[in-house]
Amino acid sequence: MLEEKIKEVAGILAPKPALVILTGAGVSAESGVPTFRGPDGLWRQFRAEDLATPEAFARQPALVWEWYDWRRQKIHSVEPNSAHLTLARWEKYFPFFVLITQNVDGLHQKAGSTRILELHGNIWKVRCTREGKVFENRQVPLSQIPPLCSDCGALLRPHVVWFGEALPADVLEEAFKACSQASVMLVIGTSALVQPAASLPLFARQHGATIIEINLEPTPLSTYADFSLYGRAGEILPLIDQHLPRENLEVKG
Ligand code: BJW
Repeated sequence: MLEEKIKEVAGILAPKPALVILTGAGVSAESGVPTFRGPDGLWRQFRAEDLATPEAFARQPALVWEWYDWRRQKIHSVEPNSAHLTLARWEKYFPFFVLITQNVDGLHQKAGSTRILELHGNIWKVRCTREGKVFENRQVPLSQIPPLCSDCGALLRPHVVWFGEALPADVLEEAFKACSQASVMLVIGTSALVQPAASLPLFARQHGATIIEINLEPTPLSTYADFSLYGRAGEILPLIDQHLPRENLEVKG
């Protein structure tokens, strides 16, 4: 049954339709990065309100930074998995390809993806709370918690989007635009619960895209998806890839 669906999905992708992808924490799970929800999710261990809101940071910046420092150490030591690597390869073969991610771990980039829209920021960037300047910071572990801005001495915060905060307007606009142009949208490893990211596949569908979901289990999107492939992203994506015509996957130039 899954095998048949995989072949059918490969048949849809073979003619290189305009392809938009939305990924969530599930795509990094096989690399060893914890997801947020579900049995082993971060929100089982920690309360989102204590760690991923601007109010929490205002109250206890050091606690929030301890948590991010711990996550940065975890992510630093892991590698992209076959899901990330397959998507990075596909970027070269689909003439219209946009990868939208909710993940902040940078593993898509580490796998080689370049056409990527980060909806929720990046854990390897920090932002000055006074001037808003963004800096790359890959120090693991951090030498000082909470870290301070080297330019002005103000508190730095993770350059990520917390609950109640607006997503970067330019990135969100590009994401909606890509969805309006998509012929096929693949939605991989997201619980499809967090807005506005969860609206993107519905928007693509309203604009005529075929929606293909890859997840371990049904999500609120499943009702609207044309295909739901249940299993690990790191196994299903390479299987789809294997069924694509090889001539489509030859490197150009
Ligand atoms: C596998 C797998 C394998 C596992 N293979 N699959 C409308 C309605 C209701 C509420 C709202 C609304 N609009 C806004 C809200 C509020 C809120 C929201 O959506 N709340 C809901 C939870 C109810 N949204 C916001 O607050 C957003 N802001 C906003 O809308 O602002 C409006 C505004 C406008 C103007 C001015 C001011 C405000 C911001 C949302 C920010 C989310 N931030 C986080 C933290 C990021 C930083 C960090 O990482 O520290 O983003 S929360 C967390 O959830 C993180 C994720 O990116 C995000 C989504 O999670 P994701 O990726 O789906 O992970 P999981 O764990 O939920 O799911 C994993 C899935 O993978 C599961 O389904 C597994 O089965 C699957 N899986 N292994 C395949 N191997």
